[in-house]
Amino acid sequence: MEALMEPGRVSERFSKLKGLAIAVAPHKGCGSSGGSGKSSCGSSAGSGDLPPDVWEKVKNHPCYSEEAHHHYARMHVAVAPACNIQCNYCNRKYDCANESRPGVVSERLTPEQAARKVLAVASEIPQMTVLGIAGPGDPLANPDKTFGTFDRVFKAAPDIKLCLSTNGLALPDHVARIKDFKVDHVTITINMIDPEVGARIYPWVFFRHKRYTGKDAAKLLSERQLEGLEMLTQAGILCKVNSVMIPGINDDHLVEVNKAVKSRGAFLHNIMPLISAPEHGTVFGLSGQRGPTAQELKALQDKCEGEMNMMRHCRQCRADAVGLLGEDRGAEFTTERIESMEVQYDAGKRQAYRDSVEVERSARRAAREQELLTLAGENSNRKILLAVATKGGGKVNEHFGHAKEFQIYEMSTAGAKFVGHRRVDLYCQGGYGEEDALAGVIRAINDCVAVLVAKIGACPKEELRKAGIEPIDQYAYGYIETSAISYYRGYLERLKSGAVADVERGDAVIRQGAFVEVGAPAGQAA
Ligand code: CLF
Ligand code: SF4
Repeated sequence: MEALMEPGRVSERFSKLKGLAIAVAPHKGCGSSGGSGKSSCGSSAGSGDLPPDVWEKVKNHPCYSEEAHHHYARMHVAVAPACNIQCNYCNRKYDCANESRPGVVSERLTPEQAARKVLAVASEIPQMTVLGIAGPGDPLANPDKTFGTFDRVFKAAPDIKLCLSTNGLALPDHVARIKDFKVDHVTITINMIDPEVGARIYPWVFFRHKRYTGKDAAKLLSERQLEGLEMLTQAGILCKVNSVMIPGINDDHLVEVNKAVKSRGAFLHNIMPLISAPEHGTVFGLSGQRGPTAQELKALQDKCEGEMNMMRHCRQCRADAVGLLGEDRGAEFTTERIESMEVQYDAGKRQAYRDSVEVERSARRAAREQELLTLAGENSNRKILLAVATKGGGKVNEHFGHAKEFQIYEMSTAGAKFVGHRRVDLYCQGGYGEEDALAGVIRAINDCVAVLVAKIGACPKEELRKAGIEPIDQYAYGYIETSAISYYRGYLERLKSGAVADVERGDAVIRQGAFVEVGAPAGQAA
């Protein structure tokens, strides 16, 4: 059995798998950038660009389809506490930072509690389509808890897609089980393929009762990750690769990682910023290792974007996150509440909800295509970034002061392309504006020409204008892409008439601390 193979023999097996990888590689090519007009993984173009079985897997998955993330939610259950490696960006007091911002910690659940929670959430949040297990340690370092949870959920609610995220060390030993349990989506965090680079990220890994350190540890981890990726793609399981961008350590190298995972059949690559601050107590936080700026991250994502598209809507969510990406309704589903709930799982009601979402998605696509026609005669090569306040549904429907994040769209004559999001602290704190928070918002969207909101007060409007960011509320409750294209068309006209100056914006800051929601229960956010 492969599971008993010595580490040195992994390379031998890996080279045998190479031929198979070439056979599966054409299945990649998804794009997660909705609205660009480019064929993509179920974002703008719909099912036409993907084999029907692949489309079926991605269309309602909020992480695998940028378009879906406006409509569908995921939930995580924190059933997997142990980990088999050490990352320098991780503090074991908190959740696995491969899928989760440092500084937050989840309540650990048993598989029984987790399955009950999934059914409770599914019965209250019909848009919840995916159950992910992403920590707080490594799901495959806790296989019985992970698969015990999947088994229970699959039997009780087969319409929920199962998803897991792993560091990959134990992955080759579990591929058969992953397939048996109908886990359709697996994320592997791959930060390097060069052990020299890896030794700066991973101090040790623990494999088959032995601890490996330095380059030996990194080499073993990399071989197991790539082997697991190939085995999964060969088994027809969709794979996403997450990579943490660590400036000065693996930023340039991630282009090589992108090529390596692309050639082995990965479906989507998600390059996430390192979030690092001394208060997280991590090796990188304490040594002052910085994360990338917004423009550094975007430049790397743009560089890697090619045949295999980049995920840009990841929210680095916590191991017990519940809700749309970017929102967290976990506090509504405490163990105490779930135990007292009368759970009524209604598959028919959930299907009816999904049907209504599909009608809305079609209307949104049609409106975007119609608006795009108005750019047909434009040949400007001027690109601009827009920030959008939204609480879901693909609409400009959030007040400026209530936004916990802004979605960022890059505008060109090809249309509106989602390129990221920026987390911020709430500007509106119980009825009044918080000046420090406003300064933070401006730093976070400083590279944007305008911010589209449902409503905004006079004071923040004035401050945004002073910072060169135009506050726009005329598109309140309109579709995002349609509104953004309309704004962009007007912007180009103003540019031509000289009403606005063609000024390059500066860089923007990616928020390093964990978000602290007003009124969050103690221990839920740090
Ligand atoms: Fe969870 Fe991850 Fe599955 Fe999504 S999250 S296990 S693939 S269901 Fe998504 Fe969250 Fe980013 Fe992960 S936004 S951290 S990529
Ligand atoms: Fe921490 Fe996750 Fe890395 Fe394990 S894999 S050390 S839990 S970040």
